Amino acid sequence: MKKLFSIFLFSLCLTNASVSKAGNYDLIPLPNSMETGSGYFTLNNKCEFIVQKGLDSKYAQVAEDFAKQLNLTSGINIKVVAKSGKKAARNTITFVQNKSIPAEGYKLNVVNDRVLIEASAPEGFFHAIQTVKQLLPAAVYGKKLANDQKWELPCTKIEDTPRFKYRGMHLDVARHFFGVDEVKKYIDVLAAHKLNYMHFHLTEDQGWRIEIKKYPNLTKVGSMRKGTMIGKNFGSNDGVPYGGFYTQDQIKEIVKYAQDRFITIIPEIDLPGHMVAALASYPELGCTGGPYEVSTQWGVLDDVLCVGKESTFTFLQNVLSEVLELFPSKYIHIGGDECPKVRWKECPVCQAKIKELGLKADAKHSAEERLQSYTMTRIEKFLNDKGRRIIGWDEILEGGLAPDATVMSWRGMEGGIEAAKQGHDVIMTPSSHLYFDHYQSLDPREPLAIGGYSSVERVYSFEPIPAELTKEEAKHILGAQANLWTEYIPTESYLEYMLVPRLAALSEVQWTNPEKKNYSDFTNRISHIADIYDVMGLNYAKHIFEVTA
Ligand code: TNX
Repeated sequence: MKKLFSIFLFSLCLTNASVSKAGNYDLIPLPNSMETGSGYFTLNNKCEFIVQKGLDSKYAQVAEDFAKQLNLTSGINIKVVAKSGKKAARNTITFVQNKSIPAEGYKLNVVNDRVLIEASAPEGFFHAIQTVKQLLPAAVYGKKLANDQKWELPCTKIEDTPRFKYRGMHLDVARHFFGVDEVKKYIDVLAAHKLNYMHFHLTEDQGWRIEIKKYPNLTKVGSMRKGTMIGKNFGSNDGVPYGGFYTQDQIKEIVKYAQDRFITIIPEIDLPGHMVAALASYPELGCTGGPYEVSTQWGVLDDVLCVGKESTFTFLQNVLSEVLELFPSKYIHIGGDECPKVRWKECPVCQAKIKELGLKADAKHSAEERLQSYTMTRIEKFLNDKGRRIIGWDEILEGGLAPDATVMSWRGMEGGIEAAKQGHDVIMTPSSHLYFDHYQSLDPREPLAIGGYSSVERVYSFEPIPAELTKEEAKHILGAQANLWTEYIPTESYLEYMLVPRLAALSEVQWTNPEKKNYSDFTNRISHIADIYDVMGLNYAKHIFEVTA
């Protein structure tokens, strides 16, 4: 379908971000219940932000952070005060705890002379504040004073709880590296869309991006490659040194920044494939002993970890122990994708291990696939013993799933369906809809991407719960995530371009109940979030609403 959308009107909205627009109800993701009223609550220096006395300091922090941002952008000084009582007084935004509201949910009641926010947990309060920010002029997302705006909240009554408890966005910092400030800005964008997980893809064939104190070569050698690999040629190698990594202090800073925004960062150490940067750093980790070079090619490479050797497991456990110190996340992603078995087939040590373990091929699985399953299960046990749970790409189904694994279904929905039927948790992230490295429109102005096609409308249309699952099985679908692989994405501005506005569509898939979703209504609401993107200084595809397919 070719739908002509009013690009003229759309761009008008985009350029008019500085014109005051009060009474805006255009929220993304759409709340699950919302009534609009008439009139406004006006923010001014007489207002107070009351946080119920005796609550955890996290609540007051949410209020303080909002008050600070409001002060910066509006000049209005709202004091945050702790008081007991469950009712909102005149001229206050009052927050009270209401334990009957689900964990991430909230209630927001804006009337002419007061605002009441209720939630049972700090994350719910934080999401309420994201809604409040979207009800205000887009300038509230900025870094400068905008006193030409009408600082009013339109009267409304909202009761809102997310559909899914896992609402994720992935970031590949290995193919191209993005610094601490870039990652923080990315986190800000996720928070504004009410996401609660960021999947941080930290290791790859083309670069190792996290400092591991026990293995300094991982960053000394493994974080640099001889090739910027930007450009048209798949796997071009211009020989120019390219790389970067996060020190452990920087990782802590990023994790804290995300935590303050109620986003959990799930680190991924991708194993046993996609490990060439580690092999280049410590060649004894491979089956052939090398030498290896940090890859200057994209794609799937034959050299993988030699899992026949006990020393490889010692290495992985040592690396993961440092990772666990840095990331409090319950989930640790251990990859498992695209691991060719050619080296293991030829490797006497791996073959001896297969024999020792009695791993046998059957009609469905080769002995080498069983060796991979053994590897994932062994690492899972190590992580379970430390109170964590693993996530793996859907290849971990091959050779048998590790007992407690959560599956990320990326090669379509089938892996996820099978895993849910086996009683495993699933995160849906199919490349058919949720690969943000794919083209977002058929417009010839689109910059070069890896291929594939996931338009905003296609992302919006995604339904994470497959019809073939029973009600019980469907409970295993924790939610959805989009992936942003960065082979073709060398700069922050291009990264943003691929992220938004598709993230807006994703957020509604993750948050809003299906019966409330409506693409044409979504497109009517999107110009306000485009204003927000402008204020946040995000680059995005302004032409995509011209043609949608
Ligand atoms: C497949 S999705 C990969 C990545 C690539 C991506 C490109 C997955 C588990 N593996 O290594 O970057 O395709 O779209």
